[in-house]
Amino acid sequence: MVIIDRIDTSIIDVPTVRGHVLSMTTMLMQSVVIVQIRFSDGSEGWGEGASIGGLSYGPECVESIKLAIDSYISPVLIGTDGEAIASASNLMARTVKGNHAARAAVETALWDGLGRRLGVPVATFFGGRVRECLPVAWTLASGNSQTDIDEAEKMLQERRHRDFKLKIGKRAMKDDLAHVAAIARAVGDRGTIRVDLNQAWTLTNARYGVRGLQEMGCVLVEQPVAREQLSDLKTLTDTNEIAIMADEVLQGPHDAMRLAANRSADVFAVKVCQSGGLAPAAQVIAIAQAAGIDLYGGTMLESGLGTATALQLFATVEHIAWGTEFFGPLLLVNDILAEPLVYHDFSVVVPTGPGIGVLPDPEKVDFFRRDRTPAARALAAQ
Ligand code: MUC
Ligand code: MG
Repeated sequence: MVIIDRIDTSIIDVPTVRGHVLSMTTMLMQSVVIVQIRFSDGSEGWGEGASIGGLSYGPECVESIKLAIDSYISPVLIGTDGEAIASASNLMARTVKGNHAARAAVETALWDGLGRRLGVPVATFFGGRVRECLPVAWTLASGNSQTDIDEAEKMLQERRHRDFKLKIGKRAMKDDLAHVAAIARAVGDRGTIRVDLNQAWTLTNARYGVRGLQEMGCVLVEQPVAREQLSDLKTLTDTNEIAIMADEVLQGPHDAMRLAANRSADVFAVKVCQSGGLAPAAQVIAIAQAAGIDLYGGTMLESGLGTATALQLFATVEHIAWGTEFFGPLLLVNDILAEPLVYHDFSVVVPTGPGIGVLPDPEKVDFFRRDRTPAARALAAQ
């Protein structure tokens, strides 16, 4: 038996390549929790817990993720069987309610450890890979239409991304619609335009806004209304041709079941952290498949570790109607991996190595650690 000996957590703060303007916050850096589990046979596993914009996106932030793991999850898991992952997940679920990202970070580190010990990729545990790469969208969110158009142009020329998600909902409706129209015109039929409201609209706004978006050629609207307003999401799904996607409202298999039972959305944005781990995310995918709801690989803007984790799961899914947004590492000034993920031809390559297929670079992790003193940071930056 392989025992869980230690669980270490570190918050890292990595600046973003530009300001990322969302309806509820503007990000200048992304913060994530890196989890390292050490096992009794000397092996290790890595996981990542992330949220967005402190507590402005959802109910978890990096400080709460770290606290939930250090104070409540580690004490019950240390000394238990590191290969009994279902049992560890059940124990976590009994000990810690909610806190999906914290549980996901630990669960994924257990899968990673198992994969490394057996010498197989984590995708193997979820049925095996059916694809080598996944299509990747990019989020245009500089806060300025012309900057976004220039950025889209660059991405198209470099063949890095052709599906663009625009973050709207911060400005007045007419300004938002003019912004989307300008970008849609510039991109034309070279790519697709989607928008994410991050819950910013009321149903009354959304009725008008979604129609406007559809008329200008936008193909997908993500979480237009508050996560609590399930019936409003359903109304929009029922009354529009354009696809409506659930994000914040989809916090794991139970929400997936509720949404699927009423067909309250056309598409599920499936996120490993938001779902509570790889196994619950796989259940969300299965519910969508059974209900005829389209799939999209969502991100919590994870670094390369969390992104590679999502890649392992989505590599096992045959039909992903709306592609993915697994671009997290590209939004960071410096990713923390020893070998970066490979992005080309509008896709990201699924790593084939054992576990999640990537490893952190200890020096980079150390450099961005929040608990380093400012003097140590300045020294390392020289
Ligand atoms: C979200 O709400 O989907 C994903 C991409 C991005 O730019 O922000 C995230 C959050
Ligand atoms: Mg979203």
